[in-house]
Amino acid sequence: MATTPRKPKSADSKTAAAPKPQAARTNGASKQQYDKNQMLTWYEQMLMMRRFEEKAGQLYGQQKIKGFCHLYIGQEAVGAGIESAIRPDDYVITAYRDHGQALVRGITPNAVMAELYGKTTGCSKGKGGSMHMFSKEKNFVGGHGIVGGQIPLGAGLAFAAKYNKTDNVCICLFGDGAARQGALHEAFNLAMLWKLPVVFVCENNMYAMGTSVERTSNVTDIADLGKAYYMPSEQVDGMDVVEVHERTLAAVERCRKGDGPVFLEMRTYRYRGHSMSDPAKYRTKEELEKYKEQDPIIRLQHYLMEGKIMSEAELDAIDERIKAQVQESVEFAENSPFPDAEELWKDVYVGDYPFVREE
Ligand SMILES: Cc1ncc(C[n+]2csc(CCOP(=O)(O)OP(=O)(O)O)c2C)c(N)n1
Ligand SMILES: [Mg+2]
Repeated sequence: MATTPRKPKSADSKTAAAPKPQAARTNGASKQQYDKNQMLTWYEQMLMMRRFEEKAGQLYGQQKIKGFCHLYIGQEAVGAGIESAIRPDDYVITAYRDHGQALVRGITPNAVMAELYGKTTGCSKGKGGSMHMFSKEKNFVGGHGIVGGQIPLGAGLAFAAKYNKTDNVCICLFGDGAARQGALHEAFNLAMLWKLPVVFVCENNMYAMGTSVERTSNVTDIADLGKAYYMPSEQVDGMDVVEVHERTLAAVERCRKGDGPVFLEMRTYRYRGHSMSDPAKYRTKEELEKYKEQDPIIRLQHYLMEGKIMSEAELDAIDERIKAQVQESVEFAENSPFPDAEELWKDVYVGDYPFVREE
């Protein structure tokens, strides 16, 4: 059970250090506020993201998965805490570090794994791969490889929601590196001007490839970027699923009321390198260990166990079930066919522009 993020063990199979028990949780949440079902949902979602990607990392090493592969390990609280704060019919759009978001939105592990394998049964029919998970049905609008490219697209999705007179919101996620793109300013400006229902979420994992936040700008509190547009903006502990949930919920409620966008800078950390080919020499082992002590899965485990909400044996059983599901997804992907060459000519947009609504 070397990879089990259980009480005294490491959250990540690659490290031996045992994180110290955390306070049950921060931000004053209590078990009265969140029922067992909600706690378990967060726990299972985060553990699924972690186990799924541990397996994906191994499969990449075996060259079963090819191309780019960026792991989300360490950042799971952001994905799970956001999902519980929105509705299935809301939109989520993100960058290329997208496996976790795809899973938490409800795309099956089978469909995500098959996409990593480039198989027809993948959520993008095997034509997108790791960086381009997508599901129209789940309102998960990708998976984007152009750094910051999804920021104006996220504002556009929010514009569509407003234009079509729905009360949907868009969660638009991007990294600390993407926050330095000019497109962010254009999107922030129009989103504020038009009061678009978009929650911009910067997942500040402290690095853009090998470049630290301090090396990209003198503005290291990224939330401050929103203030230039008078956009409500704040920092969130992105290693705490409850805090992510609460801050996102408040932001989403504001959007749904028609009061316009919110910017949340979620402070988090990726345990692995930027992508599979990155040995991460630009940071120290001590820094990594420091963040692992705040591991979001272990934090929730402590809470569940100290509060006697779940026993260690019950948590073990969940882990085993999730690992079996991940293994099943590998077999599903292995046994699925690659697309025919014909597929190259399909799903290429050539139509007219059917999006303007008749008044
Ligand atoms: C427009 C553009 N410029 C550069 C790149 C190369 N590139 C890929 S990922 C990346 C770093 C982005 O870092 P960040 O936004 O912090 O996201 P993270 O990888 O940390 O999730 C860069 C520069 C790219 N894909 N697109
Ligand atoms: Mg980053």
